[in-house]
Amino acid sequence: MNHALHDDKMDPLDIVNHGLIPGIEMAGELYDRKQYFLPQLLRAAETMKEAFAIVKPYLSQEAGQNMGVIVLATVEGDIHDIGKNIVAVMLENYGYKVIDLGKDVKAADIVDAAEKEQADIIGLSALMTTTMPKMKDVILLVKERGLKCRVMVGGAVLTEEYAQSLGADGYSKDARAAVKTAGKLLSQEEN
Ligand code: B12
Repeated sequence: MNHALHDDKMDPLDIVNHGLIPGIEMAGELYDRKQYFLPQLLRAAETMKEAFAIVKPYLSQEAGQNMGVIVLATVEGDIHDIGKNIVAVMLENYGYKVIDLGKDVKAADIVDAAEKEQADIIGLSALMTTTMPKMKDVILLVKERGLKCRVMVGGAVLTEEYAQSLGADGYSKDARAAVKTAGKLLSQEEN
């Protein structure tokens, strides 16, 4: 990792997109094919986390401008957070203040935080078909409390159509697109 960053002078985002993400996905495929088992998959996920922690400071720029406040969380029952963590760093890079609540977070805790922090956007991550519906709970609670903040969603198993069926304001398939979606949601807000 240090070799790629310092000796090869690789772009840190390329390390994430062309090294770390394909790596964890390959581990997932091997797991699906029963060539890897849970310990190997966990090891791969831990390695990804450690590697990401090394590149993270090189991805983060000084958050000079304040583009808006985003509360981010992986929904209740879901412990997948690799993708969410990448989305957090990308949004921070683009000047958003990101409040990352972590993983396995209850709908009420997410909406409480959004209210307290006066968030412009809530970003939700879910990686399993069993936890995707939890996003709907958050969306309903935002409406129930009359909050103005928008909700954008993401995670490998999600689709644009499913996001719409949940009533989400935005969906992105990856971290780069998440930055665009956030920008779009905020410009709609001003209009
Ligand atoms: C790594 C991994 C794990 C790790 C997680 C470690 C961690 N800290 O995250 C470990 C080993 C712990 C794990 C556990 C489990 N896993 Co798992 N896991 C994966 C795997 C292989 C990769 C996920 C990943 O990190 N991808 C890389 C990241 C970068 O991609 P990403 O998360 O999609 O994020 C990107 C986009 O989606 C988007 N995005 C993500 N979040 C957000 C949020 C917003 C707001 C926006 C805009 C965008 C966005 O941007 C990100 C960056 O570009 C996937 C398979 C796969 N190919 O997806 C299975 C997978 C998600 N796991 C699965 C399962 C079933 C489980 C377990 C239940 C297994 C078990 N039997 O115990 C447990 C879950 C326990 C729980 N309660 O949550 C299934 C889900 C199946 C389904 N359809 O529901 C999958 C799909 C594997 C499979 N094919 O069966 N897993």
